[in-house]
Amino acid sequence: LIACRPAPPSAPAPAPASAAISVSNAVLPLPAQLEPGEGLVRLAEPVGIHVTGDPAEALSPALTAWIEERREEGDMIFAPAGSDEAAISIEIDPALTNPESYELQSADGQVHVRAASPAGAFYALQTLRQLVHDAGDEVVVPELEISDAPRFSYRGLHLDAARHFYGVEQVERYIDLMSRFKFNTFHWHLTDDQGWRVPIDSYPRLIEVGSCRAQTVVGDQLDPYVGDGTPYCGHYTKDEIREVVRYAAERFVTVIPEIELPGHATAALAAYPELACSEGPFEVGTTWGVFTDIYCPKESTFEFLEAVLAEVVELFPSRYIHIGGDEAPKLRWQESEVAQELIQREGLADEDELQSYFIHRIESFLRSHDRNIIGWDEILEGGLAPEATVMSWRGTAGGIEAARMGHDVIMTPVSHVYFDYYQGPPSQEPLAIGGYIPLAQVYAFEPVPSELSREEAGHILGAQANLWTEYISTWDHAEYMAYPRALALSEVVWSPAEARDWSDFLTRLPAALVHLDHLDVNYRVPDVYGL
Ligand code: TNX
Repeated sequence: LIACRPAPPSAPAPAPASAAISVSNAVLPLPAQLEPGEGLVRLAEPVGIHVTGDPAEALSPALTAWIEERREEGDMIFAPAGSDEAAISIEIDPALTNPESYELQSADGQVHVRAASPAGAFYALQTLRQLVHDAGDEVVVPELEISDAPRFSYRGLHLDAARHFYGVEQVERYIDLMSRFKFNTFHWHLTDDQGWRVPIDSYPRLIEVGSCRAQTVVGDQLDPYVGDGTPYCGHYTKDEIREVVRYAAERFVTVIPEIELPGHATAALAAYPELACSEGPFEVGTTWGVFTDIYCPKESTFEFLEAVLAEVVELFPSRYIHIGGDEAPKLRWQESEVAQELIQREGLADEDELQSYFIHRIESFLRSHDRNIIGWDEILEGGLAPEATVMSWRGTAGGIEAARMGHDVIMTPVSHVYFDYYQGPPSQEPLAIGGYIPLAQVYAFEPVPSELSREEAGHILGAQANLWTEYISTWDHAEYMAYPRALALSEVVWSPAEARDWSDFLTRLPAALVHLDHLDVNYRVPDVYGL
């Protein structure tokens, strides 16, 4: 597939007009419905594209980029055109019920798209990208009829920018790539024990102190990528964050920031030790894992977190703010007078209920800013905050429990969608955190557990893969871990469950990989073809 492209003939023979042109309709993720036709639609270049409906301009940046890219990648000339000259018409028509849906028809020398929204039209363009083929002075498209809509409204990829830092260019590349396969949510992990990456004007030490760490150690070894004894630093500016949010919006991707609490907070404690229960000083983490010191439930800590979140809310227009909630050991709360007094005063049973109280207060604050919280499934412990959405990572049990309680759920289980895990035999792969999740395992992931009733299943908003970066310190490596596994997940979250078919996926995968080649993506060449 990749290795065996035929060498071009030395003198290309002129093709007879009737020569068969090799076209495919290898759309990935597979559309909800695709009726292939018999023939080809032939469009003379330049191929006019006309967009109507409101708000057509929301599609403009994506369409302009799409046109430019077809010229560069496929030598195909498209151009905006008036309705009379357009061979491709895109009509935004909110009468379609699913807001991300679209219909695409190619027949009788025309391609016609009807989309529910600019987002739907964007997805139609991603599909069309996979259907158009260069044929000299013409562009050809197989005749077909597509009626498409996503299975899930939440289709996410996560990136940990705390353990290793990735700049705006890389983050935007990640977002651009995912949007091509119809993902719509980017979960940006911005704070952790080993680094604080988002500037907060009212607490400048978060960046001054929290964004740098001393030499990192991996297990007993120095991190091979950071190991020259110099500090490792990185943070975004507020303008950069606004730019990423804008860039994502042009691709119909929502950015959800994550601010970890009450655990995974060592970088913040290094900057402001008074937020801890025990006495500092603390150092920004240089090893991985779970840290004992966490935020102490003092009034001043809540003031701090509210000030932080108020600035975060200003930067990110997303409905959801992810507040972490995972892996918060309770030892320091057991030892702390402040924490124990609070337990007494509030009539709480134990530290788990104190965590629940903690998250509940953060939720109330964010609700007052008209936002909702997402938390890792540990936020179930001690009682779930009333309107919280649960991200189920330690398997699906937490998600099942939350859905049964009537809470929304996003499935991200370690068993299927941890893209920091090995995707091939560990001895042949770059050092990873552990685990083994090959491409086929991702493809086999079913986000809706069979034990849920229909109504409970309606609370599964979708799924997401997580890319934790303890062992990933270069962008090439990050892409290597994310692709092609993200392609398998795109089909899990977009396509109808009953249409999922591994061998059919494998027939469509090569075309997607060729596209990734054009974009210079450092994906792992899958071994599923026996290469
Ligand atoms: C667990 S997933 C964590 C992360 C680590 C990851 C490594 C989750 C909510 N917490 O802090 O990076 O495992 O796979």
